[in-house]
Amino acid sequence: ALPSLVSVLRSRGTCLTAWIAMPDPLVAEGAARAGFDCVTLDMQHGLHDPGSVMRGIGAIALARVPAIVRIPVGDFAMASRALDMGASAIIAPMINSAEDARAFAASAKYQPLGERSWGPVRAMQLAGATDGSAFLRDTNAETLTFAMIETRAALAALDEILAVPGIDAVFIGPSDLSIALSDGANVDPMRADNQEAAANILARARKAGKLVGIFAITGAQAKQYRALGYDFIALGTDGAYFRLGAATMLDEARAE
Ligand code: 3PY
Ligand code: MG
Repeated sequence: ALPSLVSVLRSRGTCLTAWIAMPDPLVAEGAARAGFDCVTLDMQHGLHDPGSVMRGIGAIALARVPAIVRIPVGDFAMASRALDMGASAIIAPMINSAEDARAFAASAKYQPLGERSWGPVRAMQLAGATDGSAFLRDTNAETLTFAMIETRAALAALDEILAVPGIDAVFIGPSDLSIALSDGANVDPMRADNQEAAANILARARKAGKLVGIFAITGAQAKQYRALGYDFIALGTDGAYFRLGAATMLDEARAE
């Protein structure tokens, strides 16, 4: 069967995910084959739609790594659909209250944790599963929910969000968080107050027994986050892989 994010975290401790905005499945498959532990398809700011997510998950499965989907803001129906398509985890942006977190968990978890409706057509195919009841029994634990913490409201409600059954993890959005903490003055994930806020979220989530993820713009940042003990680290975007790879090769080619 296809490895799940849970199994990757169990065997490697940390998961470094590619972050894919380009909707062609070959881009997602290329990232999976480039060595990332898993691949995230972004429907919030990336160009993915339900069709490209469906094709992307299949392409990522060819490289035998887990696929993760970031849904658009508040689109919890898409969380269920992406899981039915075989996503191993869902990242929901802008979870600002316990109510948001409950709505997210309801869409992503079967009873008794939530209200997800039955129909994991592609997910069961990709998992090589034929026994529905066994799949039903295992899947709440095998598919992870990441609630994004990236606003002042989310910081204020963090302990309540962490207490919602069916929320497995938080994922820090350092760019939006930096905009919020500067009241719109700038976007700077590495600003000291922003890094302090991230450390505070990490500590409180750990205390609540939840997994913690964060977005890193550079490899050096990702290395720092690994040292701090984050479970799940997004590293750059497909646009950056393309630009940096091209720039490195062009610099070599044009060197005197
Ligand atoms: C943020 O930094 O705000 C994010 O959503 C990461 O992608
Ligand atoms: Mg964000």
